[in-house]
Order: sequence, then structure tokens, then C-alpha cells
Amino acid sequence: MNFAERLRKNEILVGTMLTIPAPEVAEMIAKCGFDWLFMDGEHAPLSILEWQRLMQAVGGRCANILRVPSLSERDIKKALDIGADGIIVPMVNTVEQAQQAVNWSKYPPRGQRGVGLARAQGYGLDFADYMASANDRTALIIQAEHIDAVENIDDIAQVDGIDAVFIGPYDLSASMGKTGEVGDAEVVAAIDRVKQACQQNNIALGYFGLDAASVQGYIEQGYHLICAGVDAGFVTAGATKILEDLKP
Ligand code: 3PY
Ligand code: MG
Repeated sequence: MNFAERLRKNEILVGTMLTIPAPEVAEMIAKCGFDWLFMDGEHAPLSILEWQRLMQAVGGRCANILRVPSLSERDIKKALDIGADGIIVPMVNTVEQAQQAVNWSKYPPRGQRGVGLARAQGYGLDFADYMASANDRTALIIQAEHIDAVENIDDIAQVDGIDAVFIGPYDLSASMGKTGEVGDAEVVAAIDRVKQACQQNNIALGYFGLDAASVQGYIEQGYHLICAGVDAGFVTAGATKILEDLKP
């Protein structure tokens, strides 16, 4: 079953975030057995070609979900054409932006995705198969990570074509003047508003946390798309720990 199908079947999908521009790191993490990788094209310093190299290193071991830098036709087109199994669009705050994300990620007649011949289409060899299945097999995930998105969530959650709404707790808390206070009561209440609207519309929910403890409660609440940890954090945590053990 592909990633989009697993998401629609409400499987719990555990991933982690990739930000380091090295195919070897993507390969190592993919070998650990995650369901998906949150490839961060918004904040990490990687070009679209480097993301393609990382996807090649993953080699089909898990799903490659690329967060595009912003809601942009060009970025969505390239992310899907290099073979992403799905995209995450950051900062979707209005129903119009949500509709635009669908429009740019789905081929006609559902949307207006441009037709290319790239890695996703097997460089042409899989063209017919990809064109027939891409609208269904590529997942579209939008981020609710601003208080404006929370205000508009009842309308956003009704947009056809969205597979999941992924909470960005850090940006959301920042938009409420509480940067990084992801456990603050008002921030949590805003997250709960998103949860209610998504659950009413049968949209899967996603959440990001820096470690397992930060996401555990959300899994228990029925969130399915979970991203825990960041590659750079695994390196620094391991390095800090060994130093602490040897030089307490
Ligand atoms: C945020 O917390 O703002 C995020 O985008 C996490 O993915
Ligand atoms: Mg964010």
C-alpha cells in the first residue's frame, strides 16, 4: 500500500525530519525503518536537485514527503516531479490558499498541475501509469501553523483533495506571541480547534515534536501523521551524550 492509501486508511505513520544535505544521512535514517521522511525544503539549505539525490538514496525504503518552501506553483511542480510521494505545504492560512494547493498538485481535470517528464514519470518510461495514478497516490498535506489558519479551519478542512492537516506547533505558538511554548494552554486550545474541525471532516491530523515524549500524547488523541525528531538533533544528542559520559 502506498503512503497516501495508508494515510487515508488511518494508519499511524511515524516519520522524522531530514535537513542535512547528505544522501548518506537519508540512507541511514531510511534503513532505521521509519514509515516516512519529512524532507524539509522550507528551512533546510537544499536545492531541488539535492532532494532528488536524497530520495534516490532512500531507494523506496519509506515514503519521501517533501515540504515545499512555500505555497508556490513552481515549488509544488518540482517537488512532485522529482518523485515525492507527497508534499507538505507550509502556512496555509485561508480556504483560497488551500484550494490553490490542491489546484497546483493535481493533474487536470481535478487541478492544473503541469505535465512534465522527470523522475516521477520514470523519465517517460512510466508516463501513462503515473498520469493515471498520480492524483491519488501523491498525498497533499497542508500545515495549520498560524492563528489565522485556526480561525479559518472550518472552511479549510472542507476543501476536497487534502489528505492531512499537519500542525506546526512552533510557528503557531509564534503567531500567538508565545514562540516555542507548545504546551501553553491557549496554544493547545488552538490546536484542539484544528483537531475538532479535521475530525468532523475526516481529515487526518499530523503533529511535529522534537522527541517521542512530545508526540506521544497526540498519537493517543488520534493523530496519525507523526514526525518526531530532526536528523541534526540525533547527531548533536549523540555527541553531547558521549561527551557528558566522559567529561561529566
Ligand atoms: C512548526 O512547528 O512550525 C513546524 O512547521 C513543524 O513542522
Ligand atoms: Mg512551521
